Amino acid sequence: MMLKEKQKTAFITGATSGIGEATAYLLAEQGYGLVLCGRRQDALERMESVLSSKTNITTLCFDVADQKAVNTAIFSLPEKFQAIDVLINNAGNAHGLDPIQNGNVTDWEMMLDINVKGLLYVSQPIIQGMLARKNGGHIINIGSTAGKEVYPNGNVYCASKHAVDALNQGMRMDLFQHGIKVGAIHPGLVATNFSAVRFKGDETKAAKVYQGYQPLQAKDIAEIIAFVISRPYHVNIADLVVMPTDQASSTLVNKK
Ligand code: 8X3
Repeated sequence: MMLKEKQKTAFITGATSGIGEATAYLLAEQGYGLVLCGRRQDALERMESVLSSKTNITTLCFDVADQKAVNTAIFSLPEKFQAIDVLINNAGNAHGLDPIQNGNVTDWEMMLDINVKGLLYVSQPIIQGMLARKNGGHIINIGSTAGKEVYPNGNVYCASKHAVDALNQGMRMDLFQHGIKVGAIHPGLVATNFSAVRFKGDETKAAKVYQGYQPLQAKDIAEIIAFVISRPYHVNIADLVVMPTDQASSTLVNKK
């Protein structure tokens, strides 16, 4: 009789849209147990009802920027979801695209609170659990090309993603002795609701970002995440920049 491999559990933040949602669907197909996190209870429930026929799944509704809510949610996990093997720090947003002198302070705070502090709030209790179980673990930080180079008007968003890049390196340095893998994936232009959020619901402006060339799709990044987390134990993909073929840098896009 073949021994069945123990099901791995993946914890995904920002799971109700874009890269997080595509990753949830793909990992469900691949048999991972899932903890899906997001701010919209209705969207989480919808995903749970669709995916529960495929795998073990639970959802947590909280805002990563609210540290108390993060802890309460993580500590409320049912026992069978407590041993998290893979943490996918995907929640992140851009708010505004303005020169620094006109930047909106609320936008700045949201980006730093969600993209930087939120990532820390979620990671720490999960890392502590991984350490206590002494059984490794894998953290995937979703950065951005904006974490590798700065572009005009991107100021604070780019700073927040540079912070993700730094935290990815710092986490790896602190955790590798414990057999915990840490790696980042830095996507360029991916056609999601990212730009609609950045432009505060201006769908016309948002759509223009992805017109005239072939942008990445959320599924493209989900497939890469699935590849990264399925490498053998001794292989850690530490840092990966992924762009559409039509993109060469944050500002160079081959638009027709
Ligand atoms: C998303 C990519 O180019 O809009 O992080 O900053 S970009």
